[in-house]
Amino acid sequence: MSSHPDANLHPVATGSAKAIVDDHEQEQPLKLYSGWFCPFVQRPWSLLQEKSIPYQYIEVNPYHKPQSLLSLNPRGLVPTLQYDNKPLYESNVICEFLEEAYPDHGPKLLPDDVYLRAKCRIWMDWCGSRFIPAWHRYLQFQPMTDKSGLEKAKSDFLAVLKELGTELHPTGPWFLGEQISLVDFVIAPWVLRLWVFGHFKGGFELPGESEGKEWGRLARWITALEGRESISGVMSEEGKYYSIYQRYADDTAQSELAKAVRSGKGVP
Ligand SMILES: N[C@@H](CCC(=O)N[C@@H](CS)C(=O)NCC(=O)O)C(=O)O
Repeated sequence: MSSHPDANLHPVATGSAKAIVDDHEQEQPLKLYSGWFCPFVQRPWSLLQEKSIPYQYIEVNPYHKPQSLLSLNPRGLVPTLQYDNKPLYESNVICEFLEEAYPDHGPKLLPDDVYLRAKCRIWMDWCGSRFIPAWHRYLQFQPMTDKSGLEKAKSDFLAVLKELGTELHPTGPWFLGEQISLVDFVIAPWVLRLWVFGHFKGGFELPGESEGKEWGRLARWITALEGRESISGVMSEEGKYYSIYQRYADDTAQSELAKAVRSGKGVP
């Protein structure tokens, strides 16, 4: 099969995300250039939904970059935000920007306490530097016949999840406690895609509470994320994501993908 990232890519959002897209077709000064499938897009997209900020959703295929996207963001990545006719990109930067630019749109997603704000930023950074790489190393692991290698990639990913479980506020339900925060929004897209390991890696279950209270806490956090309309609502039908992740299961795609990652290109 072709290893190009958009081989067989479904063109538009489906499922609950489709209804949200349909609701945000109308011209608005604030525009979100998006790919329905992209977990990085999902961060600011969920946030816009959560805060009921008026925006226009614009679907683009970042693997066939239209001029409209390139003229805003020379790297042609989604998400790209157009605000006051000026571009912004990098999903976490966009999230913090929206938080500051729309103070009247609640809920507040960064705490007033300066220490807690800094802690939020540590865990947003942790998501990019530790969580997503471990998620990808496990999903990309090949060959599947190397059972001990596969087990190691899985246990490395579980170790990262456990680190998060230990850090979650003990009663929650959110990362910081009773108030949802940017940390929840920033990590959620990859948590809502844990099914990839069941589909491509031969099954995946989180350890139970009997193996440590952090696992029970993590399970409750995941349930809270799944129950938050702004977070789970922007997901499309599970099967429509398969072609995006299929390339990780394709040996010949590995070197292409490694090249793309080395050159600094984004991967979903
Ligand atoms: N660091 C960027 C990553 C965004 C990203 O990698 N987006 C992917 C889609 S999920 C993309 O636009 N890829 C196009 C390409 O690699 O050329 C962010 O956080 O916004």
